[in-house]
Amino acid sequence: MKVIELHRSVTASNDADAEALRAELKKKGTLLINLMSSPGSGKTTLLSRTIQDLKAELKIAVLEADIESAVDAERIEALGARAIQVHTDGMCHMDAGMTREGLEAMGLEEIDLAFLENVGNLICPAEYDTGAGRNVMILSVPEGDDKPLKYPLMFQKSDALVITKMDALDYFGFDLEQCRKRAKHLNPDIEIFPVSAKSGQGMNEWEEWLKKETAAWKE
Ligand SMILES: Nc1nc2c(ncn2[C@@H]2O[C@H](COP(=O)(O)OP(=O)(O)OP(=O)(O)O)[C@@H](O)[C@H]2O)c(=O)[nH]1
Ligand SMILES: [Mg+2]
Repeated sequence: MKVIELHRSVTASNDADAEALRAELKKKGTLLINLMSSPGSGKTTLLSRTIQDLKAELKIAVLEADIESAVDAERIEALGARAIQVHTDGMCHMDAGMTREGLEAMGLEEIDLAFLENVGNLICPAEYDTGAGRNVMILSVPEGDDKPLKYPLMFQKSDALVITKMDALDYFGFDLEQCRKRAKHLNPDIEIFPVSAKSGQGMNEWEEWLKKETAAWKE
């Protein structure tokens, strides 16, 4: 397993770096999706099931960002998808320069859809444009339906919200409608996908959206 040690980018403008990376990815026809969430929300499990379901149709790669370890990248690689682990030198987010470095080390030849599994937390990743074409937030049922009230920026920055672990809805008294309302209040355009990577519930709608966005990116 390839592990790359990254350091904070030293360029003056992360926003300019992000715009440049996005333009290059557009030219290549690779849609990069930045996945943001709390630790343990189910990102790697969701990605694993998504890769298994879509790998016959799309070439998928995953850039796994963590502070330590390579366990997530190993889980993805075991499915036969291209994956690389990057370490963020203790930093709580990925910036555009770090994302570029990770993607270059991984290689994007023939990749239709690349995911960046960002560092797990709901604050810093929302503040840094990574150069991704789409931002997706993952919120798991055990975290509660009040998260839009506490971490509004991430909901505002995201094109889609995946609500994971729907199989556990009843145990946690999660109010899906209330959560939907709160998220839409912050961001009327946000697409919402309630899913369970365990039972498979809702996976089809999420995967259809990924296919549609990947095709639109190539136009
Ligand atoms: N019940 C249930 N558990 C799930 C589901 N998806 C993931 N989990 C569990 O949630 C835990 C964390 O899952 P991961 O996929 O590792 O979460 P992650 O967001 O990648 O975690 P970090 O990378 O450590 O932030 C594991 O114990 C999974 O088995 C789901 O749909 N339903
Ligand atoms: Mg993970």
